[in-house]
Amino acid sequence: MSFPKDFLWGGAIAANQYEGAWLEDGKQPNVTDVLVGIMSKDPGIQWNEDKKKYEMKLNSDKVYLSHDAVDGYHRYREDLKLMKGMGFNSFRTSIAWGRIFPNGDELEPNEAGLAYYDDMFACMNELGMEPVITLSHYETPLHLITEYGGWSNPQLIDFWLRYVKTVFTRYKGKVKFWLTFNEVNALFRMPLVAGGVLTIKDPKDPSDPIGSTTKQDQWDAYHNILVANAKTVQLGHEISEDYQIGCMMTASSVATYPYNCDPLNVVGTLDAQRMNIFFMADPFCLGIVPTYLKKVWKEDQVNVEFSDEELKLIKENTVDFLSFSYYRSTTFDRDVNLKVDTGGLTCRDNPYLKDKAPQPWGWAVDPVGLRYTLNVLYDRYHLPLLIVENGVGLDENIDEKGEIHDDFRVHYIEEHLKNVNDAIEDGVDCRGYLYWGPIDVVSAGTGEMKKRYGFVYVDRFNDGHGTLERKLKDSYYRYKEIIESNGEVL
Ligand code: BGP
Repeated sequence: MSFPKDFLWGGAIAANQYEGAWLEDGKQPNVTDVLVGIMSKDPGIQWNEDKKKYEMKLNSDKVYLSHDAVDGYHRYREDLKLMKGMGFNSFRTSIAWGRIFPNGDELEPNEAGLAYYDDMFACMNELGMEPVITLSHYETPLHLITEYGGWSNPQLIDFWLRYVKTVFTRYKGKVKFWLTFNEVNALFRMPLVAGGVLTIKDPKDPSDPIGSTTKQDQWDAYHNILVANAKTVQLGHEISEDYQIGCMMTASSVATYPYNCDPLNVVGTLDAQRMNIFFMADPFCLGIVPTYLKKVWKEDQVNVEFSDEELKLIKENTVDFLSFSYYRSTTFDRDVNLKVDTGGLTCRDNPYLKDKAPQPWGWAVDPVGLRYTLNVLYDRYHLPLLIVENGVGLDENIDEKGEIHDDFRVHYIEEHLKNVNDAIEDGVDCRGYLYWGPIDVVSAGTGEMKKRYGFVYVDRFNDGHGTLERKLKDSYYRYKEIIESNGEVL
């Protein structure tokens, strides 16, 4: 095996899926607090016709599990020790923006929020785990969305930079690796969550806030996020020479395969990769805004213009590394995907991966796709790569003996890690593997507890009940062996 000696072994979670305490110590709601799952089309917000704006109105029939999540807010010290028990030398989580600036537009930060992460990062440092910190993991403060329309409004850049400057300054010496926006290339698929954008000026249909977000607002959000990302990199480097600032992409779409060798499917696949990831990763990593977007903007009937100054800023402030999530591969078939647009793809099942998706959520397991993804990204960007999400969600139960035998997960990580190793042997500069959800957290996609990724089980269920007790699964011990041997046991 060829894993480098200083390879980062660990796991990744996000504040909004782990911490709970959604209104504690001054925090105000963020966008995921009003959703039961980020794919939900029915957010807990309502149009107020008098005020001409959206307001929070939670649906009383729903269980918003993320409000309490797995109580990480009060249990992170013991959980981090469990992570250390597997030999983690790194750990990824996010700062909930709304703990630091509860509404997002305050002038002064919330000291209780800052103190909370002070202790959490100190705890990681004490345990010898390198913190890898996401600045926003789908955590735009709700107020910025309902009051300002979110990222389509250029004012967000200033609010964001105030927050970023505050945490970059406060955690200097404790944190070295920063990720800007989680899976921000899903902006068009999930405008409200991944793009933090909502049309509040005369929405076409206020009862459908997500659907009525205009293309113009979405592309304005793209524009502002590109500028914000570049300014974040610039600011980080000014504040500390040690800072490594990376972007974070959902990269499952790199492994979009043509369904067959019909040349039009090959071209369609290229379009799919462009509009699902490269349209965002190219500006972040190469400092260029792709030329094919001009055609897309024309088709979308939007007006997007970058000033020379902005283009220079984007060019001069590319990220230090690229981090990404990888869960599955997809296929492109023009008979099914009639038009590739910025709304994302509905992909056809891959006949070669039939029966490879035993879990009810149907994500085809494709470890070779991870090797492919690593190679494509490295060839394109020549930047260090960090895998910050990969894992499998399973509906699991404790057996009569009180044990959890998650053989499928064990096999899953072994196969994916073998392919990471192959990619390293191919010459890819891959710096680490942070497994998604090393402890069960609320699923981002479905808002459930039932979709469990953990090496550590948490006693909490979809209806909200549970003791929150932690229990180790079989995979905990296997990942420990893999880490201890630096991958040699694979
Ligand atoms: C990514 C998100 C994570 C996470 C993961 C697994 O898209 O960045 O927050 O949860 O997917 O997805 P899910 O929880 O829907 O199974």
